[in-house]
Amino acid sequence: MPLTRIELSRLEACSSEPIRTPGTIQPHGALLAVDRESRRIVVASENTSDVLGYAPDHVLGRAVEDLLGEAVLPGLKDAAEGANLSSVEANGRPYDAIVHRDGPLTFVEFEPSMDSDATAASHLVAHRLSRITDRHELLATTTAEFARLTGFDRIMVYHFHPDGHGEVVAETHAEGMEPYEGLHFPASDIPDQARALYLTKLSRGIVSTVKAPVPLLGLAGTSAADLDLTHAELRSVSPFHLQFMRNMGQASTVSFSLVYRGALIGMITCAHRVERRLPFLTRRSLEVLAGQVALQLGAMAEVGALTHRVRSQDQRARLLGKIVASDDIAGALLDGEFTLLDVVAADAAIVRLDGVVSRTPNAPTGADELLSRDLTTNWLDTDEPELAPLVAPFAGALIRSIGDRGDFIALLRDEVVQSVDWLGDLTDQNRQERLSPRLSFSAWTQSVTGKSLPWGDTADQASLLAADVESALHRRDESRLATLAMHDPLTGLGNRRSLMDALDHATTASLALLFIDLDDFKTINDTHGHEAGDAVIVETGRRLLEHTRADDRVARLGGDEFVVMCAHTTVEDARALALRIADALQQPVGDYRVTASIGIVASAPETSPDDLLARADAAMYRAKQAGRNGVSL
Ligand code: BLA
Repeated sequence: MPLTRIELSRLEACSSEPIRTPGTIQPHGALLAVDRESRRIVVASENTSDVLGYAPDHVLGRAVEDLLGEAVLPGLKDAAEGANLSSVEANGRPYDAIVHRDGPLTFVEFEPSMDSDATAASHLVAHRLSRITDRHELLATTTAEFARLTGFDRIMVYHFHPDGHGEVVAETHAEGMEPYEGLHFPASDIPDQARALYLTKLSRGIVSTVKAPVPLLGLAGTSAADLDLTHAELRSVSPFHLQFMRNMGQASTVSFSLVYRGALIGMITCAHRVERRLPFLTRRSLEVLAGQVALQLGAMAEVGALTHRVRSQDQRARLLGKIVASDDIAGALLDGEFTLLDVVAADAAIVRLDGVVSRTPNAPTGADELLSRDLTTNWLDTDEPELAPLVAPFAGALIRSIGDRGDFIALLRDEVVQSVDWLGDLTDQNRQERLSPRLSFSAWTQSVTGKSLPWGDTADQASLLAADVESALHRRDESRLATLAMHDPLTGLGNRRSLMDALDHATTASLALLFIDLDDFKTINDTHGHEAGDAVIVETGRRLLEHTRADDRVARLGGDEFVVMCAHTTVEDARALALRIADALQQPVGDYRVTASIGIVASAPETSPDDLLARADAAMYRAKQAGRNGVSL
C-alpha cells in the first residue's frame, strides 16, 4: 500500500520515543536494582512501601538480604544463574521475584504471586501444534489454544508484511466482539523501536491502561530516570500505546514475539476487556510456545517459497529448451502456446535481441527507446511518469537488460484495483491529533488504482531468464563463428581447417584421401567470369557430396582444390570412388564441361595429417601429369 506522507511522519515520530528508558514501571509490582560490586540497592521504584512494606529511602543503599532476610539469598542467586524466578514473602504476601542481570546491575522485580499456571498445559499444546502442517490450521489452533491457556477474551496473530504494515491473520474472540481478522494496520501502530525491543524481549504484559506508572528512584549519584529497562518485566508502556489500547477497549494485554531467523515476523497478542494478568511462568511458557509457532510458520513459508521456486525453475527450463531448439530466439520467447509470459506471469512483453524489437500483439509500440535498462515497478504512474503514458494502459513494468548493447526483456502488467481493509479509518479524521492513535477501529476499506500486482519473486525469475537469453545469444554467436571458421562459405563444405581437424581426430588405420583438382578451372574464371567459376565450384561440391558416403568428409581447401576423406576404406574402394567421382564431375555444368585430376593416398602408420595431405597432393599432380581427367595412386 502507498505510504502517505502523514503516515511516514507519524512512523518517524512514533519510532523516536525512547521506550526502553521510560524511568517508570507499571504499578502492579515493584523493582529494585542492585549494584553487584557494592551489593547495595541503587534503584528502587517509588511504590516499595505498598509492595514490600519499606519506604524507598529505607530500601536504597541497603543490601537485599538486610531488607528481605538471608533466606531470600539462595533463591536470588539461583534465579540470577538462570532459573529467573524465586518466591519470596514480603509484607506478609507471596511474590514472584524475577531476577535478571544487565551490565553491573542485578534487577529484582516483584509481582504478586498467582495461583493459576498454564505451564503444564502449554507442553501439551506444543505437542499438538507441532503436528500441524497447514498454515491456516496452525494459526487458528494457536489463537484457540492461547485463548484457552490465558482466559483472555481476544487473541490475535499479526503478520508483518515486507513494507512494515501488519495484518491480523488469525483471531479467536469472545462472543459478540467485533471481528478484526483480515484487517491490516499501518506500520506506525507498532513502530520500529518497539519491534527492535520485541526481538530481545519476547513477551510483555500490560496490566493497566489507566493506573499511573511508578517512577524509579536512584541512590544519590545514580540516575534512575534513564535506567535501561529492556529486559524488565515491569517496564511501563508508551503512553501512545496505552491510548491506543483504551481506544480499542483493551484493559490489559500480553503480547508474544514471533521471531524467525532473527526477524520479527509477527506477534501474538492476548487482549482482555477488564484488567487481567498472567503469572510469570505462564508468560515464559507461552514465549516458548510462540517460538515454536514462529519456527513452524517460518518453515512453512520457506517450503512454500521453495516449491514455488522449483516450479518456476521448471518453467524456465522448459522455455530455455524451446530457445535452444530454435534458431529464432525472439520467436521462442513470444510465439506459441508456451511463452515467457508463462514463466514470469505478465500480460504483455517486448524483447529486443540483436537490436531487433519484437513484441506480443497486445504490447505498445511507442516506448522502445525507454526500455533499455533494468526497472521494476508496479506503479508506473508514480515511479515512471515519462514511461507510463507510452505503455498505457499497463500499470506495472519489469525490465531486464541483456548484454551491453541495448537489448532487453520488458514485461508489462495490467492494472489491478487493489482494496485493503484497514483496522479503522487511517485518515486524520479518525484521530484527535496527528500523532494520536486512531479512535475507531471498524474496518475501513481503501481502494488503490493505477497499480499492478507487485512483481515479488517474479523479478528474480526475470533476471534469471534474461541471463538465460543472454547466454543463449552468446552460444548462438559462438556456434555461428565456429561454423564460419570451419566452413567454406561458397559451398558450405568443410574448409581446410575442418579437414585437418578431422584428420587429427581420425584413427589412421584404413583411411584414404582423394585430392581433387579441377582441370583448367582458371580458364573458366578468366573467360566467363567469377560468377560462372563460382557456379562450377558450387556444383562440384554438390556432386562430391552426392557421390560420397555419408561418413566420408568432403572439404574445399580453396580455389578448385577439394579433398574427400574416407574412413574404413581400402585403396581399391577409394580408387573405385575416385573413378565414379571423375565420371560425375565431367558431366556438363550448364554450358561448361570440366574434368578433374584425382590423387589417392592411403594412410600409413606414423603419417601426420600434413604429410598425408602432401602425399595426396603429389599423387594428384602425378595424375595431372599423366593426362587430365585421370586418377593416380
Ligand atoms: C506497541 N502497538 C504496540 C503493540 C501492539 C500495537 C500489539 C505491542 C504491545 C505489546 O507488545 O504489548 C498495536 N494492538 C496493536 C494492533 C492491534 C492491537 C495493531 O490490538 C490490532 C488489533 N501506536 C499508535 C501511534 C503511535 C503508537 C500513533 O497507534 C505513536 C505515536 C506507538 N505502539 C506504539 C509504541 C508501542 C506500540 C511506542 C510500544 C509500546 C511499548 O512496548 O512500550
